[in-house]
Amino acid sequence: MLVKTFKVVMFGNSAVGKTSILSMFLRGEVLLEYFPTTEISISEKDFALSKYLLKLSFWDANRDVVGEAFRDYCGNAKAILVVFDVCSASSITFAEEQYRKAVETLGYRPAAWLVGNKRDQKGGKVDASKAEERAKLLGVNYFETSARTGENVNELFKAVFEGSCQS
Ligand SMILES: Nc1nc2c(ncn2[C@@H]2O[C@H](COP(=O)(O)OP(=O)(O)OP(=O)(O)O)[C@@H](O)[C@H]2O)c(=O)[nH]1
Ligand SMILES: [Mg+2]
Repeated sequence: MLVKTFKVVMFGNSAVGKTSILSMFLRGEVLLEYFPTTEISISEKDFALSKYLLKLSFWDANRDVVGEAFRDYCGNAKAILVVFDVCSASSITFAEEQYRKAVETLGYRPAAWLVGNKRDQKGGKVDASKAEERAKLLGVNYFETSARTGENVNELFKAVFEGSCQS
């Protein structure tokens, strides 16, 4: 087996569901209550994918990471997930800004996904086809998930790992 280290970094506005998406993928747990993330949190997991053993690390923080800490947070990212809440129009704009800032800081474009989360909620303010167009303009992939029902969460990470192992 080929061993690959693989850093995944989460971006997005407060309360869009970054920590919840990771909790669902890593532990199959729904986080009902909102506990804002206060420090940079790193979770590790080994994941076998065809001939690879991926040594995954998931970096999760809140929107307030800036300056040198932001540089460390992004550094060596293999994939980035920029999350927004499909019920919040401002959160997609924030996601776009954070994506641009991450790419500028990194100096390269890692594989990236714009992730519309909370798709279980009715009355979405961000239309899926419009969001997909905005992802295309940014040059990133698009996925919609629900960390509440688990819909598409495993599929998202499968796409992230498969996409990046081919490169
Ligand atoms: N209905 C619904 N609620 C969700 C979903 N994902 C997260 N939530 C809720 O949204 C709230 C915030 O979720 P978090 O995962 O803590 O959000 P975060 O982006 O990590 O927030 P910060 O750590 O403050 O940056 C929690 O109450 C979650 O239960 C989802 O897919 N659907
Ligand atoms: Mg969080």
